[in-house]
Amino acid sequence: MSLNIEALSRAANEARGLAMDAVQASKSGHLGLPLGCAEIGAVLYGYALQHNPDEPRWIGRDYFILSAGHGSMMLYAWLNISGYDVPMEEIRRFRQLHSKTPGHPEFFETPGVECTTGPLGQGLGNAVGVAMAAKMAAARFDTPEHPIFDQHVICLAGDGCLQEGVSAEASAFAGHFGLDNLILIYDSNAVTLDAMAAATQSEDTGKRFQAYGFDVQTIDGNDMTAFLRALNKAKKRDNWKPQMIIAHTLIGKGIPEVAGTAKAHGEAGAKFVDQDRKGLGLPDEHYFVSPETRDYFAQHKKVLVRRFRRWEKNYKDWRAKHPDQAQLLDDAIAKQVPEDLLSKIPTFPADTKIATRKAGSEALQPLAREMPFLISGSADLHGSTLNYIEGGEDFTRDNSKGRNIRFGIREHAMCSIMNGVSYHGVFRASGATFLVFADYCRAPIRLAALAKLPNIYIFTHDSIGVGEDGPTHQPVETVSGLRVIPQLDVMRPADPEETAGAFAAAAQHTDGPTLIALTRQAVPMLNEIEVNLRREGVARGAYVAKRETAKLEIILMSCGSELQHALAAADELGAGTRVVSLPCFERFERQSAEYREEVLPDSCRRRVAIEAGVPDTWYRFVGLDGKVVGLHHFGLSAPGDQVMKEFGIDAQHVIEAARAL
Ligand SMILES: Cc1ncc(C[n+]2csc(CCOP(=O)(O)OP(=O)(O)O)c2C)c(N)n1
Repeated sequence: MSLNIEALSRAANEARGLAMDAVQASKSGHLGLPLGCAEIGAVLYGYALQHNPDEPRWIGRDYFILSAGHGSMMLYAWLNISGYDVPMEEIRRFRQLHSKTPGHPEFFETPGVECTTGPLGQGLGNAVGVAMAAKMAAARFDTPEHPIFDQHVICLAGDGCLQEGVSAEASAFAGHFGLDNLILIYDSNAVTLDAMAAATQSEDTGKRFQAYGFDVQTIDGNDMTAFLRALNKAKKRDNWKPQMIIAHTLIGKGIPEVAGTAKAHGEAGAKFVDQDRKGLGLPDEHYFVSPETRDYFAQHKKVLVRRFRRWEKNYKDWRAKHPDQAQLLDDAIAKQVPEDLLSKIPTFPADTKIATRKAGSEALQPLAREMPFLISGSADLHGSTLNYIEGGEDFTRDNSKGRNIRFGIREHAMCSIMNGVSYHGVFRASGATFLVFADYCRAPIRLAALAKLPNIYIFTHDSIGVGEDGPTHQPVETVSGLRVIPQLDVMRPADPEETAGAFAAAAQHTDGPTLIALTRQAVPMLNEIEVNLRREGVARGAYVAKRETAKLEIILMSCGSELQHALAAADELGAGTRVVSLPCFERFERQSAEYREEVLPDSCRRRVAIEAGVPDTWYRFVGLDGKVVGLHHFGLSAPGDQVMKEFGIDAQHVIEAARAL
């Protein structure tokens, strides 16, 4: 261990300077963490982190995840100093339109940013997911001679992240599954946003994490030698225990007027920046990085690149010796999915009468065979969500090859961990729970949509059809609530064949997440619609399920278990009635204007939709002249068919609504 304390202290202060200048210029942002954690950043980026600024997505790198995303200027400063493609011009444009330095770190936007963070706690959940994925990748690909995925996941989190409940779920998961490649640095600075942390917390955080199964060390986080010693110790421990380093830091260090107080957290210190820069050894020149620091990091980069080349040589050797494995890995990273995936899912016998969750289970198995990197988890509901990959084994401490993840009753962390798996980039993450608990998952689902992660959510028990469990378990607003999240495909297939189509479409949708909502109750096979139309139509979001045989007068539309009612109503309403199956609004909106017009001709304004949920989102398709048969209230505890009948979710109400137009 030979830290160049002089060089790294200088660099730490210059990184502080960049944060000060950027926050001052943008008149917004957070100074506290970048100033308080500058020494931690210096040791990581100037010494300890295994990374290569020229190859930000190098699969053998250590991951640094800034869970406390408000401290984004810490990350940007070190990325700039380390030689990533984050030039000073971008630091100057901190928080400005289309810069690489948005307010909170965003995946895709900035090389070197591993995850989109900012909603506190999410980055920690992501880090657990990355650590799990790294273990899984090592189990699949590493050989004793070729440790391709020999890496650590380092997460920096503050009081806010650890106060958020998701940190408890995710950390308990990490402890239970022995993710000893995870190193959690807790920036313990005694301050949150409004006040001193003591105003809202009095737990013994170290004991808390020990109870989860972590090894815990406590250090002075502004002491670089102490931090490096702790980090090295944490890295060496292959003991099935995730590692925590409690780093006591001085928030806002370098601006004495606010340091150590809640005022240091945000931008309040910015007004003292000009007078305080001297104390840090900084010149008047803003956005200053000294030639000495540039030189140190240029030399360090050479070391990093040499290490990378050594890894690369070993990797190439592995590729030569294991070409099939190498091809598999390439395909996984490229998110290759067979084009003929749908044909691998057998069609269902015409007299099938099963729930779409069961159809989903049957669709999943061939998909899992075709997609060896698909993993499938459930929040303690595999027995109900039916998404267990047969023969895929459980992921356990002893079996990182297992493809079924038992997340426990931790829906929030499940989805946050799924995001981590997707950020890691080798595995396709799918996860399941009851649809009504999507509210517990909403924050990470929203981030998956924002970051365009190709997660697949298999959420079952999708309506009042759930029945006896009652309104606590019967989603009525949930599907609509999810439909309004941009970049999230919400698919609600109507029968087993549509379900097969939905699974294949979700697997093939690799630039964003898909949520498939499935029934608990059995649904009829909609045999009056041709099989291939059902299977392929869902991928277009909407299709004509039953075409009128006379002049078009009325369009009925629906999805999920209610499509059967629209079809039955059409038989009554006569030859001028068309039925449109509309399982995915978002996909339909992505079709060409011609196709949309073909399915829903503008000229026909007599339109009725039916869904066992709140009606609002359907008005964009039925328009002001149309009607929606839906629910404006919660459900009831009773057998599902009785609840449906009680609330008028049937063909008769569609007929009445249509006749009243
Ligand atoms: C889920 C969530 N809630 C609230 C916020 C707003 N927020 C940003 S930072 C912060 C305080 C965080 O305190 P701490 O983690 O101790 O950060 P530090 O003050 O040390 O920078 C809050 C409440 C957020 N970003 N995410």
